[in-house]
Amino acid sequence: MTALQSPSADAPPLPAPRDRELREMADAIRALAMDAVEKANSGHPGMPMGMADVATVLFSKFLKFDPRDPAWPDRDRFVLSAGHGSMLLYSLLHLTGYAEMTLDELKRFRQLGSRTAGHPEYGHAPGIETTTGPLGQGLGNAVGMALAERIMNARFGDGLVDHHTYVIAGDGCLMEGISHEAISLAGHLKLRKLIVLWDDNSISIDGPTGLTVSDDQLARFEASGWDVSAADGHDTDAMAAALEVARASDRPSLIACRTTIAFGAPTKAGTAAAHGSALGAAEIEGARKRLGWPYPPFEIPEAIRMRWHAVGARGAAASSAWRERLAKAPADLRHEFERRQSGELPSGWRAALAAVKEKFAADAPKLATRQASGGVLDALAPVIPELIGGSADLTPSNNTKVKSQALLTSKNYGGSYIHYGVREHGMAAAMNGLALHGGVVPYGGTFLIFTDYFRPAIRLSALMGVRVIYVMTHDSIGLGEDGPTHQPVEQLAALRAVPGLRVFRPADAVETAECWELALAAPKTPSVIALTRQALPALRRDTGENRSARGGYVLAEADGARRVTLVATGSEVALAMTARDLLKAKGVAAAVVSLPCWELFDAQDPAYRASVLGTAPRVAVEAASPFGWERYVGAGGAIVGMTGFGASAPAEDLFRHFGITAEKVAEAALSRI
Ligand SMILES: Cc1ncc(C[n+]2csc(CCOP(=O)(O)OP(=O)(O)O)c2C)c(N)n1
Repeated sequence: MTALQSPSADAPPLPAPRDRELREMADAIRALAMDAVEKANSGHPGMPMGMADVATVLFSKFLKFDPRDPAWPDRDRFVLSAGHGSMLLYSLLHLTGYAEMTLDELKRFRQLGSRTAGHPEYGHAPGIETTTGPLGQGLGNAVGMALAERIMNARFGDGLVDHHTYVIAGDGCLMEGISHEAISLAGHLKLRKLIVLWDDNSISIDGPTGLTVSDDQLARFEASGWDVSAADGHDTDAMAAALEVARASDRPSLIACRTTIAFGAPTKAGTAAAHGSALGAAEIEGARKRLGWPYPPFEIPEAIRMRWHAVGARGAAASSAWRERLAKAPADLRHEFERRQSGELPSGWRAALAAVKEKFAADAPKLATRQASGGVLDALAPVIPELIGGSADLTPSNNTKVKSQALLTSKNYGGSYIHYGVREHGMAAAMNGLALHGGVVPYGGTFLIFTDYFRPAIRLSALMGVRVIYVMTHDSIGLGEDGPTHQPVEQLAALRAVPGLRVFRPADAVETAECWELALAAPKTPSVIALTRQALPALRRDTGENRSARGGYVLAEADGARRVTLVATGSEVALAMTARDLLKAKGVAAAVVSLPCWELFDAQDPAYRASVLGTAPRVAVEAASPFGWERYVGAGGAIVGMTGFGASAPAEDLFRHFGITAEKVAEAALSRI
């Protein structure tokens, strides 16, 4: 047994608390956590019991929040990055008086339809600021939230925006690679109102952390530009003092809170056994004795309940004072703040987008879609001030920065473009945090291939339903000479498999503008826009209707009765158009369907989909894995795609080498009719 504390049925009494009232409040959390986990016979009691004192100090003395006004924009954000300790958060929300977090919900911990899922899920109840569980993600989100606070503060001033972001992170969060990117970014951007409380309990699932990690975490954070300190996490005075210091810092702060996992449990405290399973009746009985908590499960004595309610009531004055300040703010400032907070884009954005679309249609430029995307941003950035762009060190390749955007730096939070550095995962997690915070609309670029570097964050964008726009260029073998390490093959299929994520692959400049319009107009949906490196011919000259809005449409109807339908996305739509000409020369009437967004197409009514796809045999073409295309071509169809990895060569050679050509498409069509 890997015990830090000797297991004994009659373990010695716990050290006397600094402050009995705070200890009792923390014990209420401990009791709720162990009882809810016991009832569910599943969950993680150790972390909530270990961090109960720290959380009690934070909530009772520092956190600015109002359970009766949970969406108050200037509230402090509290992120439980160690999401397995969800009962800590649920207990706090219940005890401080969030109406939705009833005792019944705690009793239904981890049950179907409850607000108290195994890990905190954004949207399940007010007070859950983000979905956590995949370790390290919450820390990454918090960086985005703290950054959003600085951005909004620069625009709207201290009177409207002045709050902290607090994180509870565990050893696991700090072991994850994403923690490096997140803390490095936060240190570089000097996010002084970000405070991380590390549950320094030296335990993870496999046993003592000494089995796996020897990092000097304080030195690591310090090296990234953070203020660091360490304190006994069960000493409420020491915790309060450390928090005071952190709040006054001009840098982000880490406080190592030395705690005992499952504090109070007689034999399992300090051991991995308390991490992730119910303690069991005997252990719970022992903990009750040791903590001096004689009350039955889920019963909180009135005096302690009142104390917690007082904590919950503490923020009401601040939130109403804030609402008064907002009401008294100059009307234009107030309207702008409210508009940005609501997520509604400014009234002029559609006109700006229509203008660029018309220009594309009139000029019919031969343009890479990444360049078209840059053109769209050129038009939109000046009219959507909340658009916060960036790239993971591929700005000139991604065409993500436009002239009107000033750099967002530690000296200028009023800028709107972030050089995220080579930190794709950190960028994506921060973008989730930016979107969750509100008031800003983040987009960020890298190569499509590197979505694999931040898939966990994309998945959470979709699970939470937040408007994050991933500008992913170099979307196929069409990128050419960089070779197979850089050429996406399976990425489109993998991204399309993420529920709730929209994957756009526009075919030309007009479609690119349409896809941007759709991504921006969906406040609860993340989007990936896959863009080419190579130039593409203009295919669309019409601008009236956003034809990409239906996900797929007939770009070119067959001349005469359809004998075959060619379905394509992105750069391969032009190729399908050439195949159509080849087929026409052979007397075969083919239609071309552009399918820039599968998710939107699948959401159309069956009659529309049937009218687009037709009843003739179908051939799909996409310079990517054929995985998933079966659904559109059906049994009698063919798919022209990549069956393996790409290669390093000029793009035209690669398309020829891999047989992704108009001739091959025409051949496949002829073989099917
Ligand atoms: C990315 C990721 N990997 C693995 C897990 C599974 N997991 C959940 S908690 C945990 C151990 C974390 O240890 P620590 O942060 O010290 O938590 P404590 O044991 O102190 O509660 C692991 C491996 C996870 N949730 N996320």
